[in-house]
Amino acid sequence: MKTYKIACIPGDGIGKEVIPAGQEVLQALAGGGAGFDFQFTSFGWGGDWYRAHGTMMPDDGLEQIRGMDAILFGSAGDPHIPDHITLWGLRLKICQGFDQYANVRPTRILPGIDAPLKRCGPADLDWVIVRENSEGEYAGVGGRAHQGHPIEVATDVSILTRAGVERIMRFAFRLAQSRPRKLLTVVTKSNAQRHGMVMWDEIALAVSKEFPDVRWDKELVDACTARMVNRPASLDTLVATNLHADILSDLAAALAGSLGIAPTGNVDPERRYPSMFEPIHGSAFDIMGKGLANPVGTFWSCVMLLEHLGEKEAAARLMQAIEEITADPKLHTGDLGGKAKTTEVTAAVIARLKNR
Ligand code: NAD
Ligand code: K
Ligand code: MN
Repeated sequence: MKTYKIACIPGDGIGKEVIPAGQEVLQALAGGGAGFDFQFTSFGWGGDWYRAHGTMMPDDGLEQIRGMDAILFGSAGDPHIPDHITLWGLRLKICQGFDQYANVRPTRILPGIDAPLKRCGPADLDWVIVRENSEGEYAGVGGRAHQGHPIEVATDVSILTRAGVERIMRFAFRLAQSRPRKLLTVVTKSNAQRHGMVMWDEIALAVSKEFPDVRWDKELVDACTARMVNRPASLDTLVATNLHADILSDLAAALAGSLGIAPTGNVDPERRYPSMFEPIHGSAFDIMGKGLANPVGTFWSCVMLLEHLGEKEAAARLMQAIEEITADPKLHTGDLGGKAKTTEVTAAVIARLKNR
């Protein structure tokens, strides 16, 4: 029987509540007739680690998890530590250290979820946003000169490389090709960002020639926000830069009902390193420690993790269990207007998995 080694990094805030829930659900799928098992190793990195050691993770942290089959991640963000420290010190360190250059964010309206878009049901919104996850606006290049002085200058330089754009375009076209509609929207801003984004557009055109069966179009990022609201069914797969896709995918999650539901994978498509799966939400300071967090984003991330491992049948079983519990308003957490607790939703998913 295959045993998958999974690194669990709950991180901070509600990450500490939803990741153990995800682990329980994965365990319920394993063993026995499933043909696979898990070996989980938890790492207590994040804000608490920072208070004790002055860093968000140990210096050899990447080495400790390099041999894992996948990573399940919660959230990095602590009310008492600046966000740029928690983000760069843990999550981005893993994404960049393991060259997880494709951030994949599926969005659908699950059954029973009251999405804010009028006249829009599950059939009208089925997107996957591909976010360039290794460079662009979050390359970390820039600085501040004359800090605090009236002549202070601060820069955040967006770095796009031909190789980096080619590989994300190819990944996005391939993903679009694998989906029924074979439809890709390349999100751009080449009217204003007239260097990197012009190269982005040129590369999209060149790569499109390799995928003659994929229909594709281009949309400016600002216009794309309006299109997501007004014509959701006109979109299927989207590809955008790090910053643009960061913003579009939070909008997507909100349009589908709640940040608490949405999953993401930080993927190394070449499989040189472990890929990392996480709910898209953060630490949720306002509800942390109260048992109110919606674990569905984590469960859906577990579906992506299982698909990545090639366990398609287990992935489908879990997705079906998720859809059954979202269909039941009694199992909605506060973010969906309900009263259910994290533990109740988790137990309900596990009960459905066991009954099958
Ligand atoms: P957030 O996602 O933590 O919270 C936004 C709102 O959504 C809050 O009202 C929260 O209660 C609600 N929410 C989020 N997830 C929920 C869930 N599972 N169930 C119920 N409600 C949920 O975003 P924020 O407030 O902008 O950020 C808080 C901290 O998290 C910051 O430190 C930020 O840097 C960090 N953060 C980390 C990640 C990450 O690790 N990938 C992502 C986003 C934010
Ligand atoms: K997260
Ligand atoms: Mn974000």
